[in-house]
Amino acid sequence: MIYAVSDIHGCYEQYKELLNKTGFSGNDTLYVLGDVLDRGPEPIQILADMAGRYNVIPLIGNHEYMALSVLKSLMKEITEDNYDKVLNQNFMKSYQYWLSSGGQVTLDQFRKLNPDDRAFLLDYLEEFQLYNEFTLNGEKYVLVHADIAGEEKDRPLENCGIEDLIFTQADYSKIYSSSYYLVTGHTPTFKIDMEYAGKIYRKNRHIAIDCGCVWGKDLGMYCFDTGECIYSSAREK
Ligand SMILES: [Mn+2]
Repeated sequence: MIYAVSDIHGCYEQYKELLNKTGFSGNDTLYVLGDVLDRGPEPIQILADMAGRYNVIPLIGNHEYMALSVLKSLMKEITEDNYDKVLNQNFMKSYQYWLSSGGQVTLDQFRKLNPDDRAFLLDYLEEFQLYNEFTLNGEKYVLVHADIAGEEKDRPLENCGIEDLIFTQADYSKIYSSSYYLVTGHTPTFKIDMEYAGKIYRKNRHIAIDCGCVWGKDLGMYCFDTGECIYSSAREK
């Protein structure tokens, strides 16, 4: 089976629950559509679990993008000589922006790792793809963290920059193309339409799978083979 999940945001317990619930095995594939890190309690544990599975395909979200730029700088040894270059204004801006977006928990847990594990997880984060696409049972699916191509929805994906794919919000009221389904996270479904709060949104050839787990809803997983939506058990609100 082929599954997708997004915006796990440190909710390790819910992630494990869904893997168990679906009986996820070596014959299955799981696309993780970004924003594994930040906000929730155990981001690094999820990352480490994903890195150990050859059949989990990670896509980059804006939170991985922010974390990578800061953590890569922090991995450098800071000396009298390079102090100004490494901790420059750009770095301080990214650092502050990341922390204000829930990065502290990721940073704290990253610091507790030994240097080899830190390097390993940074390499893993660098492997995250910008987008992916596949065809199953005659239907094409395009998977990306947030959106495609700004105003030019028919622009080929390979011509899109990272800003087009992980920071903006998709227009879920519009059908982008009749030739594929667009699968996205990033925008919790309660922000798209309250009717879908905590649920996967399927409408207008969109499949929006960020159910807002870190905001007190459930984690949702979509099964492409069956069209089934699988949810973690209800949480204490
Ligand atoms: Mn996001």
